Parts: sequence; structure tokens; C-alpha cells
Amino acid sequence: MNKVKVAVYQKAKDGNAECGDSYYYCETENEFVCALADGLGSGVYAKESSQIVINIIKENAAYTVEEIVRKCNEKLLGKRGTVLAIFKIDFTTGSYSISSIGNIGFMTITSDKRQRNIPNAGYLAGYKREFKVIREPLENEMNFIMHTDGVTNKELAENYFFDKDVERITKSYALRSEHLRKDDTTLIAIRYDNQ
Ligand SMILES: [Mn+2]
Repeated sequence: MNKVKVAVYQKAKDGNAECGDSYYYCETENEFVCALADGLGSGVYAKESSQIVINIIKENAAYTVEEIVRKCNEKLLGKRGTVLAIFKIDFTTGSYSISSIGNIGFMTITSDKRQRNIPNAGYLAGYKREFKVIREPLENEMNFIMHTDGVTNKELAENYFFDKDVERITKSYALRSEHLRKDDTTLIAIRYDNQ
């Protein structure tokens, strides 16, 4: 049985057929990994660059967050840039790590508080750069929200993010958020519950 539950809401910018955001997640015996990328611009070309990094993550999911970001950066040389966040839960050490380069939002939610992560500035485009990885202990029950910049601050203040059911979080978001999206929008709700 999976230790982590995931639900995803995704919608293209109003008037576009294709959403430029790409994501991937998987759970193995020892860890859970989730990545979200937002290609620069929107539509088909944005999708192309965000899909490049997601494919690298699929093939290298067992590496550390630092190594995965480094590999993605190398492959983007000469391509359009992308913003990217990689999140990992390590069940064996009871910790999670997150690195976000550019404006992919990440929020942790426990029973009494929500906390937003400050991402690294800029984006990945092939050149060498510094980036920080945050490592924190896991609590027994936690929600994690990963989202692209189509999600607004006002929407993130809603109380349904405390819900224990990830499907209900994305459904509430779909019902209560703006229907006309000004940007490609992806919201990933993740729940860890160590019963
Ligand atoms: Mn965007």
C-alpha cells in the first residue's frame, strides 16, 4: 500500500490547448519523488522544455535531489529554460527534501500551520549555478502542495488545504478558484500519513 497519496489539478492558460507545465511522481519502497516543471512561455514550446527535464527525472529518480537538478541543468544547455521543483520523501530516514529553482511554489501543511518555501531565484537554462536544497524531518501527518505560478496567493490562503483527502483538495480548488486562468496552472496535493 502507498504511504503517499497524490491528486493533481491542471489547466492550460485561457485560450491555449496545451498546458506548458509537466509533472511526474512515483513511490518506491524507500522513497517518494515528485517533480513539477514550468517551461518559459506557454503552450507547445513551453511544454517541450518542461518535458525534457521531467524525462530526465523519470530516468534518474533514485539519485539525490542535488544530482537530479544538476543533470537537468546539463541537458538544458542551448534549450529554452524552465523553472523546476523536485521534492523527495525518504521513508528510511523520516525526512523530506525540496529544491525549487524559479517560481514553483511549495507549501507544507501540518494540523495547525502552513508554511511556504522560498524558492531559489531565476530558472534553469544550462549554465552553472548555485541552488539550495532544504531538508526537514517528516511529521506523522503532513500535506505538501506543489504548484506553478498560475496559482494565486489568494487561492493559497484557503482552508481546504488542511483537508486530509487530497482528492477533496484538488476538487475544492477546481470549484473555488478562478475559472479563467491567466497562466498555465498545475496544483499537486500530496499527503503523507504514517498510520
Ligand atoms: Mn507559469
